[in-house]
Formats: sequence, structure tokens, C-alpha cells
Amino acid sequence: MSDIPLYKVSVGGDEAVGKTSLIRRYCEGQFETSRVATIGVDFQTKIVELPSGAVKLSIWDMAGQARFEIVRTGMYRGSRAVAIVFDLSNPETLAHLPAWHTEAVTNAKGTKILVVGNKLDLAPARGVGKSFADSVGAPYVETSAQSGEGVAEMFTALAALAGGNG
Ligand code: G3D
Ligand code: MG
Repeated sequence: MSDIPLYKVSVGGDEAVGKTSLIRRYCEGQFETSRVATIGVDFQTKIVELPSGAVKLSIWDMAGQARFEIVRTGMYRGSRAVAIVFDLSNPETLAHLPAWHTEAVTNAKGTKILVVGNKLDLAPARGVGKSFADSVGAPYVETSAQSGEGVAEMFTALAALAGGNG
């Protein structure tokens, strides 16, 4: 028996922004240069150490493809925090953040949001997601699933939000 609290969190954002790569990097310490697109949803669990104690996350990976919208709706249910990810090297994915935000807060009542700019290794300009994050009162982090930079910070922030300490 364990008294570690279990929180569901999920990761959304456009196709190919790096959602699956971020989760794999964090949970398995791996980055694969070529990946098959996620079909439907999947989740992994990971224990995260916070200053307030350990929490266990079930981290749900989302298919970003629009045709899976019905699957996404179910995936949000019960999520305590949702990371919405964009690609720092692809402005179109930044422009889609408001739609991802609306979808998350509509389907996961009361959920906390974390905005994540991924592929930091490809993008010289930092901070481009900050104004959107500020506009919705969400924290903002930047990551590279390739180098690993910021990945632990992303999931620690998500765990803190899920546990109400964010
Ligand atoms: P998704 O789950 O959001 O759809 P994936 O995205 O994790 O499948 O990643 C999509 C592509 O982006 C993959 O390349 C993956 O290797 C790459 N990628 C993910 N994160 C990063 C990153 O931080 N930096 C760089 N440079 N690439 C990244 P392929 O070639 O398989 O399409
Ligand atoms: Mg994926």
C-alpha cells in the first residue's frame, strides 16, 4: 500500500510538437529521432518528488490529430493539470494555443494549465509563449525533448499544479 497521491495529467498540442517525445524523455530518459504518430491516447506513470512530498502522475499522451477530437474529450476528463505544448520553431503551433486552452478547460473542469514551448534546440528566440501564458494566468516553461533541457522542470511544474502547489 502506498499513500502517494495519484494525479492524472495530460499533454495536448498540435501534431508533431513533441508531446510523445517529452513524455518518453521524462519517463524513460530516451529520445528517438524517428517516431510513429500516436494513435488514440496512452499513458505512463511516474513518481515526481516535490518539496511537499512525492506524487505519482499518470501522464496521458494525446493524439493531436483533429480526427481524434472525440478521444481527446474523454482524455481530459479528470485531468488535474494539462500541459499545452507548441513548437518554438513553428509559429502556427503557437497560434493554435488558444484553441487547445479552450478545449482543455472546457473538458477538464477546474484543471490547471501549463504552457510549454518545445524544440528549444531548434529555436534561437526564447519567450514567445510567455504573453499567451500570462493572458490565461498559466506558468510557462521551455523544453527540448532532444537535449533534455527543461523537461524535468516541465513535469515538476505539472505535478505541482496537479497537487495544488503550483
Ligand atoms: P507529437 O507526439 O506531439 O505528435 P512527437 O510529436 O513526439 O512524435 O515528435 C514529432 C517530431 O518532432 C519527431 O521527429 C521528434 O523526433 C521531433 N521532436 C520532438 N521533440 C523535439 C525537440 O525537442 N527537438 C527536436 N529537434 N525535435 C523534436 P520525426 O522526425 O520523427 O517526425
Ligand atoms: Mg505523439
